[in-house]
Amino acid sequence: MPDHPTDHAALLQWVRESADLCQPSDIHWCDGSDAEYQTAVQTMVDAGTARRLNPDKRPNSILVWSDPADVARVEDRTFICSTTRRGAGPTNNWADPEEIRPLLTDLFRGCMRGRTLYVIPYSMGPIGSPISRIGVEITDSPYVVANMHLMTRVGNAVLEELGGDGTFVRGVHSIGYPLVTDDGKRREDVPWPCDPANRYICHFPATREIMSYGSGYGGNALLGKKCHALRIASAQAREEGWLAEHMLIMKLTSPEGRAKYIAAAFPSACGKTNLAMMKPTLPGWKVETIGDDIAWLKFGSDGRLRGINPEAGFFGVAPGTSWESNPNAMATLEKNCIFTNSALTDDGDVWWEGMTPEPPKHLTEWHGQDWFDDDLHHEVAAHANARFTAPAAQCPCIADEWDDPEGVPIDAILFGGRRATHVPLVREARNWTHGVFLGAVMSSEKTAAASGNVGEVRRDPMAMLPFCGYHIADYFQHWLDMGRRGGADERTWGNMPRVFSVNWFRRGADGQFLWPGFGENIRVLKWVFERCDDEAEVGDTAVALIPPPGAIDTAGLDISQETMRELLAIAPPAWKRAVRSIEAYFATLGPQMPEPLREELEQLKARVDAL
Ligand code: GTP
Ligand code: SPV
Ligand code: MN
Repeated sequence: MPDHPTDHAALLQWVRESADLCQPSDIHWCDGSDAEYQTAVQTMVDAGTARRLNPDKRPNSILVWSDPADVARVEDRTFICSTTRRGAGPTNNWADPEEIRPLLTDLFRGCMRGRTLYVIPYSMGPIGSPISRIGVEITDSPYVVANMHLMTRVGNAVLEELGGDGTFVRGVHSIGYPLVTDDGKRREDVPWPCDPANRYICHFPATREIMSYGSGYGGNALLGKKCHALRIASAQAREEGWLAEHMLIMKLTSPEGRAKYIAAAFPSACGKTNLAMMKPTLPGWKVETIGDDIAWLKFGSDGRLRGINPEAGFFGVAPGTSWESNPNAMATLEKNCIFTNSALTDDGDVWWEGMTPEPPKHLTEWHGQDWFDDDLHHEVAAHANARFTAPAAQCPCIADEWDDPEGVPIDAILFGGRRATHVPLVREARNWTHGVFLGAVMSSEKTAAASGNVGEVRRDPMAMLPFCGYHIADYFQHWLDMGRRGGADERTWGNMPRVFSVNWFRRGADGQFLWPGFGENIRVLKWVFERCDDEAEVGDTAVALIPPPGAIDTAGLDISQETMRELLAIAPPAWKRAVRSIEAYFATLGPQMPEPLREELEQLKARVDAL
C-alpha cells in the first residue's frame, strides 16, 4: 500500500501543507472500512472519550460526553469570510479573509502535535450522482472520523470518483488541543479535548474552503454537514442555479397509493427529524424518509425540482425522542450508533428526558455524575442538545429511493417555525413569490441546538439564518429566480412545488401546545397533499390561503372545533404588530432586498390594516 491512496496532485499538496502547519505525529488516509470505524471507536474508548454501551442493549454503540463548554453550534464564532463584507450580508458574522487567514494560521500551527491527522474524503450525496459533491476533511478527532463514517460516504470510492483533478471542498478541522505545547512540553490528554476560548468556524465561499478550530461538537466539527452542505453549498448553488437547503425530504403516500415528495425547512430542533420519520395516525397514509436535515435541489431534465439528501446518517436531537413520539427513530437507534451527551443507565444503556414517562431511579448524567430521580436533583440528566448519530439505511421507514442519484421530484415545500402565538397551524402561499415571502419572514424561538438564549424569538428565513453562506437578500433573489426558471408566475406554479407554512407550536392561554403534533401532523399533511392537486377546501385570508377549521381531518382526534379555530385564527392586533416587525426586519436587510418581496409586504400590510 502506498502511504496515500490518490494521485490527485492538488489534494496531496494541500494535505502536505496542512500537515506541515499542524505538525501531527501521524497521517491516516480514511478508507471508509468498518475496521477503520472500529479503530476510531477503540481510540476514543482508550482515551476515555467514549464508553461502549451494553451490547445486549445497544450492540456496536457508544456514548460520548463532551466538555460542558462544547455542546452545540456556536453561531457567534461562525464566520463567512467572503472577499467583501457585503458578500456575507447583514445576517452573518463577516471576517476579512486577509485578516483571518494569518490568525487561523497561528492557531493551527502545531495544533495537532502528538495526534493523528486524519484525511477524510467524503461525498455529500450518492457517489456519482449529478447532484452530489465531494469534500475532504482534515481532522485530529477520532470522534469526527467515526461520525463522518455514519453521516457521509467516506473512503476510497470517493477518491476514485475524484480522480486526478476533480474539484473538492477543503475543510481543515482541529479540536485545538495539541499534546505537546509550544515550549515542547508533553501534556496529558483529556476525555474531550477542545479549545472553547478560541473557537473559529470559518468559511471561504470563493475558494470553497472551511477552517474550523477549537470545537469537536456536531455542526462545528463534522464539516460535511452545515459548513459544506449548507454554507459553502448555498453559495455554490447560487452560482450554479440550484438550492442547498436546511430541509427534510419525505415521501407521503395516500391510501389510494398516490405518492408525493415534501421538503420542509424548520429551524434547528423544530421538528424536521420527527416529521421526516413520522408514523401517521390517519389510517392508510404512509410516510417514508428521504432525509431529515439537508436537501440539495436541482432542476432535472424534466424541468422539475429534484432533491437529494446529501447525508448518509442522522445527527438527531435525542431529548423528546421516544417510542411514543418517534418510534421509527427509536428503531433506528437500536444498534451501530453514537450517542453524545445522553445519560447512562445502570445497565449500560442510554436515557434522555422524554424517552420514558418516568426516568430510571438512578443514572449517570452527561457530566458523569450520579443522578437520582428525587427532589434534590432536578437538573436534566441528558443535555438539551444531546444527539444521536445513526446510519440512515437502518431506519425502518427509509424510502427505497432515498439514495437514488437522480433525486426525487419535490411536490411541496413547507416552511415552519416554533411560534407560541399568532402563526396559524397551516397556510398556503398564493403563488411562488408569496411562498418565498412566507419563507423570508419566518421566525422561531431559539432552541438548544445553538448556544444562546433558548426561547428568544428571532427571524430565521427559510431556517437558513445560521447556514446561508452569502447575503440573505441575494439568497431571496435566488429563490425568486429559481421560480422564474421553473415557470412559476402570479397565476401558475409552473414546475415549481407549492409552498406552505406550518406551525406545530402554537400555545393556548394555559401555555400548553394547542396541537398534538408528531404523528397527528399527518392531518395537516393530508390537507397539503390534497391542495397540491387543487382539492380540499381553502379560504383566502389577509395573510395567506388557510383551511376553514372543518377542512383539516380531525376524525378520531380528541380536539374541539374551538381549538381548531384558535389554531387557524388570524388575530388582527397580533398581525398588525407582525407586519410592523417585518417592516423593521426588511429595513435591516438593506437596499438589495428584492422588490417583489417588498411588494408582498405592502400587500400584506394593506390587507391586515383593513382587518
Ligand atoms: P435539528 O437536528 O437541530 O435540525 O432538529 P430537527 O428540526 O430535526 O428537530 P427534531 O425533529 O429533532 O425535534 C426537536 C424537538 O422538537 C424534539 O424535542 C421533539 O420532540 C420536538 N418536536 C418535534 N416535532 C414536534 C411536534 O410536532 N410537536 C411538538 N410539540 N414537538 C415536536
Ligand atoms: C442543527 O443545529 O440544525 C443540526 C445540528 O442539525 S448540528 O449538526 O450541530 O448543526
Ligand atoms: Mn439541522
